[in-house]
Amino acid sequence: MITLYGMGSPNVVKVFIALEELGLPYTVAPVDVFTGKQFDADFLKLNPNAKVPVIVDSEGPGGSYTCFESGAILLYLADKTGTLLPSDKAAKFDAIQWLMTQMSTVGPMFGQFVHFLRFAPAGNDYSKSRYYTQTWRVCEVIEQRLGATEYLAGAEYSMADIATYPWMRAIPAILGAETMARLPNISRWVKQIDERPAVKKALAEVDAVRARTTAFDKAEAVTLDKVFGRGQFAAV
Ligand SMILES: N[C@@H](CCC(=O)N[C@@H](CS)C(=O)NCC(=O)O)C(=O)O
Repeated sequence: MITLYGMGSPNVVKVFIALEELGLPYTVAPVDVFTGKQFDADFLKLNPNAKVPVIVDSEGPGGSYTCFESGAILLYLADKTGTLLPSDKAAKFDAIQWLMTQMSTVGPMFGQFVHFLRFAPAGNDYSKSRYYTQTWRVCEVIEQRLGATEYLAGAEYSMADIATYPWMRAIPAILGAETMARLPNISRWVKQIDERPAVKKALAEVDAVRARTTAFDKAEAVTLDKVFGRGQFAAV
């Protein structure tokens, strides 16, 4: 049995989708990030980096196995089941390249843009402009790729798509409703993934865990300072 530690953020959504696609039995252990539960000693034993998602697989290599970092979790699950990464070696590494692009660029650029948009004090125009530009640039890279291939790795739906979809489906909310009209290939691909039964089921599970955890706009100021490493928590 797999236990998924998380809440409703895009990095956790990836793991919900992968587990549903693979039909693996799992239970959810909500981690209330916006009340600071990721800093509890018990959670730090699972991930010393104090971030969700984490999975604990009671039937892992050598017994119970703990895995953190969403990209590592997706690779772990692909390895465990022998699915959602192409078996052809070139296609497999194409999938891994796009998965790494999500981990290194899509997630961090969107994440920083959302941070400066929602949480920064007024007067951070440089940061907003930098992360808007980088976010838009990586959308164009994904747009171009999906103009050339059906899925990110090529012909096959893979962990690369699962990793990237949670941010791409949020483009209208983050970059503006009109933006999708400028990204027809991403729109086509998001709609295709929206229709997958496992994705619908995963998103229902995400709604359920959101209902059990605190939304960012209900967080106390001191917790936000700790999560974002600012105020009394800033390194000096
Ligand atoms: N690269 C990590 C990022 C994980 C991450 O940033 N998780 C956020 C939620 S999306 C979190 O736990 N934040 C709490 C904190 O930073 O204190 C992954 O993909 O798993």
